[in-house]
Amino acid sequence: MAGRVVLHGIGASPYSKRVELALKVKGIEYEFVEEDLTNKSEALLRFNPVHKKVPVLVRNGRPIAESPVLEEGIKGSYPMGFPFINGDNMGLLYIFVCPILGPHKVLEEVLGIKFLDPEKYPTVTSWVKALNELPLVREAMPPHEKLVGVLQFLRASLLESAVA
Ligand SMILES: N[C@@H](CCC(=O)N[C@@H](CS)C(=O)NCC(=O)O)C(=O)O
Repeated sequence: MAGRVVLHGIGASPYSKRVELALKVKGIEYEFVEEDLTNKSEALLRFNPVHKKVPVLVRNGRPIAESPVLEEGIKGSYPMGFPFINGDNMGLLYIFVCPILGPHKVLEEVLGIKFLDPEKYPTVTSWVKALNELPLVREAMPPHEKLVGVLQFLRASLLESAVA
């Protein structure tokens, strides 16, 4: 994937994060444009005029939207994955799971529900822990406190609109 690559996204979106992780795993350099979904940029509206959603990846001025399409495209660009635990490669499955299960402590803190019980699910819990400790993932994922704030805000907005 040569040329200038720009990703329009938001740091707290699992869809955006999956694409960011895929780019990092493949070692593809990119610029990240943080969008404000309450005030979408003119560029986002131009690049994704129908859905007006992030993520949108713009390569040499040509936009591609929809995270699964993006991940497939990125996967096809380079033959090798990134070495992960047990000699496995950090492939699409990990990239998909990471933004969902990675911040499980955020979900637990805000929603008060236990998602990953280490006693019930020791293998998955240690697998997610190893994933979260990868430098690439630590660098890509937003800080715990930031995600807690975003989720609290989303929860409050949804509860408010449900009673309105
Ligand atoms: N199917 C899309 C979904 C992306 C999506 O839902 N993005 C949300 C942020 S998490 C968005 O841009 N929402 C803006 C809106 O609905 O106006 C994908 O996989 O890329």
